[in-house]
Amino acid sequence: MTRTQILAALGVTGVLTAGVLGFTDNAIRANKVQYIDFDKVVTATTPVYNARLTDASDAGIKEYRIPIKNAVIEIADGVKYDGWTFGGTVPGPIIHVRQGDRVRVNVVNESNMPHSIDFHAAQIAANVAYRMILPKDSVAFEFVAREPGAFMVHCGTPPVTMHIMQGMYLPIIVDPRDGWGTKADKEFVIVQSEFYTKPTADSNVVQADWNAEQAKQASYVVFNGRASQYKEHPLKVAVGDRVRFYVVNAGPNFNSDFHLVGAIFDRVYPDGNPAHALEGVQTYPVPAGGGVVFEAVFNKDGSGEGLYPFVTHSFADAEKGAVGMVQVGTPKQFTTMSH
Ligand SMILES: [Cu+2]
Repeated sequence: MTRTQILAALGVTGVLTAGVLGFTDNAIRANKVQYIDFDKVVTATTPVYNARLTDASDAGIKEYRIPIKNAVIEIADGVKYDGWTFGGTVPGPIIHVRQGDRVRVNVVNESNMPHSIDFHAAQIAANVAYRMILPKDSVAFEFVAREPGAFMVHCGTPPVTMHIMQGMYLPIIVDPRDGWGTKADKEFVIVQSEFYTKPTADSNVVQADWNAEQAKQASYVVFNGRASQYKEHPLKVAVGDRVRFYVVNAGPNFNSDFHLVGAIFDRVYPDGNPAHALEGVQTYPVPAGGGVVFEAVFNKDGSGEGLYPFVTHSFADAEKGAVGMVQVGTPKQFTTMSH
């Protein structure tokens, strides 16, 4: 709808006051639709899963087509796995909206078995929106993103642990209506999760190990779907940057004790809600099925040029792949890291 059409619909003619103009701007935004088909817009996973968060559009209605499809994914260097996915990648695509947006989803099951979708950012009748989607079937629903935060989206088809360990999750970021209170120079989304695997006849391919999952003996604990990928390909920021990390923990079982070696989090927003702000935090847990927003400033006089590993400080899990690197500026050498 154009501004003129909206003004006409509102019966507004003649000279407008500033107040009315503000109202109509909101009305225009509220009626603006952004449509993304995640069959066509696929997150880059090489050389690494693209963790950069792009700005949410100003459209008040955000519409997504989310295909469910099987895909071979790489969960560690050279280790292939038959995954079940939203949008062909693990994690699925990053969804970014603003508080108050109407979020419309159309989930199409292009795989050969039943699945479903569960949005933690929604307040909606689970039996309707999160119902089983049979192969070739789809489900469509709409919700208002009322709470800001970093939320998990996942398949909720029993056994849920199996569908999550197979890769069926994605993050949705809901920006607070009045912003985060600080201006971030770079923003990254990090989803922690576990894989439970056993070997196959092919040494490059592993398969799901249900017993290991029930015993909570993870083979890999990863950020954004692949063990240690950001160790080799660090997240790059500049000296002086304020960096915001949206950390969502898909589990299915473990907490993430999120920590940035060599820095202290300037701010932490549990649940990704600015009303929950903490300051000066070394480590903060992200529960399975939860999300937390972290901010750090890489000032010249503090955590300046250099390398900063980010880990879950539950170190058995970090050793299984939940470790990455932030590269601040262009440090001269990379060889003395102990993590
Ligand atoms: Cu599923």
